Amino acid sequence: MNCRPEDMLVYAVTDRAWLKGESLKDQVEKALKGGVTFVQLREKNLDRRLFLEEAATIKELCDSFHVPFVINDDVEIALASGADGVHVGQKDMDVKEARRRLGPGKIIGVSCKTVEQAKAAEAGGADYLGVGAMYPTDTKSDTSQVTVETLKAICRAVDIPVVAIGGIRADRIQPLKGTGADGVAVVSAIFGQPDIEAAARRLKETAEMYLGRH
Ligand code: TZP
Ligand code: MG
Repeated sequence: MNCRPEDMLVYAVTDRAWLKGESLKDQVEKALKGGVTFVQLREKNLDRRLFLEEAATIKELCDSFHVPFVINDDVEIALASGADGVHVGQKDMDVKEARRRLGPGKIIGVSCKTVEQAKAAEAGGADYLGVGAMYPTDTKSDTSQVTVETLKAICRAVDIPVVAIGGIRADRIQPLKGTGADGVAVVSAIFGQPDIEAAARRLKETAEMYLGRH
């Protein structure tokens, strides 16, 4: 396992839809100052040269906060930028193929909606799982909701850390208490907020209260 359960507590996923003139680096720095414990760079249509430059910049920033940093989907950018790993969905690269290309020491996260997918990802060499969408979300259109019961069943079925994603806000963390989830992964409730640092801090304080392995 290349990541620790405590790294999952507040997992920030970037989204350039929220940039509004600011740089992604500045936004991620605010989130890190607020205490996020993990960062995923999620780019869907960025020019590859810019993607690589941005990945290298944010890797350096995350290193200065000692926070793990992964790239959504793109193993090549992960390798070239020196990122700590990748996050892949069920329709993206197979976890075994990602492991073969990244080597044993990098982090691989996998999105899962069922116990079956979770067990397969763990067996294939995943380091952590992202489970959701737990709540309705405007950030990702091609997703469906996962019940709290399924989240609980997935957490029971695997030994690797699990992070809950999708529509997470500070007031939606308490219902996840007791599921076994190690933390929450968040896009809009961090990057869509007027005060990113304060939003991240509030999420962290709330997650510390209700989640994690105490
Ligand atoms: N995967 C499942 S839901 C989701 C992703 C990337 C979007 C989460 O975004 P938000 O804004 O935190 O609901
Ligand atoms: Mg994907």
